[in-house]
Amino acid sequence: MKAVGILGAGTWGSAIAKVLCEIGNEVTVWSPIETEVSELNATHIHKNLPGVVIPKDVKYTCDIAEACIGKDFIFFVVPSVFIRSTAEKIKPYVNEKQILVIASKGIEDSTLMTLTDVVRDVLGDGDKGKYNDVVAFSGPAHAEEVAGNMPTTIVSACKKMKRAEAVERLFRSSCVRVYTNPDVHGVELCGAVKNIIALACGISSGLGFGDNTRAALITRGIAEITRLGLAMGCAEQTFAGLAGTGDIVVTSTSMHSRNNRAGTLMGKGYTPEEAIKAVGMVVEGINALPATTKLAKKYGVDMPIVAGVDMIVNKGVKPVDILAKLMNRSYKSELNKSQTDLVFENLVVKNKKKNGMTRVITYGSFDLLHYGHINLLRRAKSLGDYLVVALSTDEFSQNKKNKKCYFSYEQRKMLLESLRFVDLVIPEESWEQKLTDMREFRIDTFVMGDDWEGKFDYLENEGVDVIYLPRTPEISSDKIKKDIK
Ligand code: C2G
Repeated sequence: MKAVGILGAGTWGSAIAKVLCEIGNEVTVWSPIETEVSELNATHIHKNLPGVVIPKDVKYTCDIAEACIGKDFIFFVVPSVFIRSTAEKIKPYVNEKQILVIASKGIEDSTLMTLTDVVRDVLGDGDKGKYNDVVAFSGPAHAEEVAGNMPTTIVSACKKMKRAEAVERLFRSSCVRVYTNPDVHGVELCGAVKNIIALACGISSGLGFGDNTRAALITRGIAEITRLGLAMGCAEQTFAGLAGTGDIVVTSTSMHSRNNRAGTLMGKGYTPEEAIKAVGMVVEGINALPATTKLAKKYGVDMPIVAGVDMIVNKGVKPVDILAKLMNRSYKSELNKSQTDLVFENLVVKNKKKNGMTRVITYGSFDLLHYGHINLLRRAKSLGDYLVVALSTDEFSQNKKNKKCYFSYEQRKMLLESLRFVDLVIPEESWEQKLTDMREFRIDTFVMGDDWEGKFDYLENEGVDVIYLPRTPEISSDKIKKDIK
């Protein structure tokens, strides 16, 4: 039996309280609203959970200290915009032994922080200090269905797996089955942005469109969130998991979802304000728009569905115009890496990894391939069994490295692939992709010429050896161009 404090007496807070109390935990729920507290203590019925009886043992209080002091777990279930102020309120009553769990979904607009980072920012002293193991609790879980004891799965994400596992154990023998995941930011990003995709799906059905359009928005919505997550260094699998795909499906296809309902009204011509009023509860998708559009800009990630919803909600553009725009965008392939490379890559990884294959990666434009590059690639390959070369695309070289390549990406790729030192060539499209590349390609060693000395040491946090090799001094692509001129 554990002592649990729940901050927030909304439908989700009440559903969690009910489930945890029913399996024998001592549960105290805090709300700042006197009337709400006295009504709930009297009736143990929540107005938005008709027919659901909350156990008599659940105690409601206006005294936040009472919901924090001596608790093993403290769940934040207030609307995302109140996370910071609520963390400020509980600061005098909590210590880092207590497990703080964020069950709200969203991103703080003013700081672009995820909600676990907001709580750490208020309570801890930054990265190194205490509280750097706040748990994110997010997934395909409608409060109404959890309150109705329907089988539900959800993710408990924390950098410290022990904390994530403690939350998983807390829910055992309840209708909620918890999966753990170390990728906190990935889980939180999913929870926040999926509400925007749900708005889009609602708008689409409000316009009278059917399941085809909804399925397109869900699928392409997951692709958008995944692109942003990868640029932010999250793990790709998170977006295919419960917090990502699972939650987006449940939110975008159910009338339990306020975002879906609000979107449907907006598709029918309601203004956002009218839609929120009609839904009568917080529509987190609208709250998540400013931060998400800023994050997409910051990381240079194209998110057309999010941008479209932002135009409708915040710029008054007609939904029907946005849909036409989305349908007439430039045409795309679904896979951003050539299928052969991925198939080959998986084959090699599968049958060689078990023999402890060491995998090396290096990055560059490798224009006008010369012996200086070859020296680098030969030595890089000698550091392991398998060499991946992340080759700067024409756009990345031009726009981010200010280097106009003589040979095109395809030509430079073909040259590199003909070298016996090189096993796989992938595109280098951004400075930020290195983090995810290390994970995605299971890299053991990162190599660069020593003109980059010290620039990529942060990759050591990914458990990767970072090695800078001496350049071949007298040769460079620029020198070749100058000499030829
Ligand atoms: N190199 C070398 N000796 C030379 C020229 C290049 O060892 N005479 C190395 C560079 O240090 C680099 C690699 O060969 O490690 C590729 O060189 P460039 O194409 O010039 O790479 P660069 O433009 O520095 O791009 O994200 C990292 C960047 O993409 C690196």
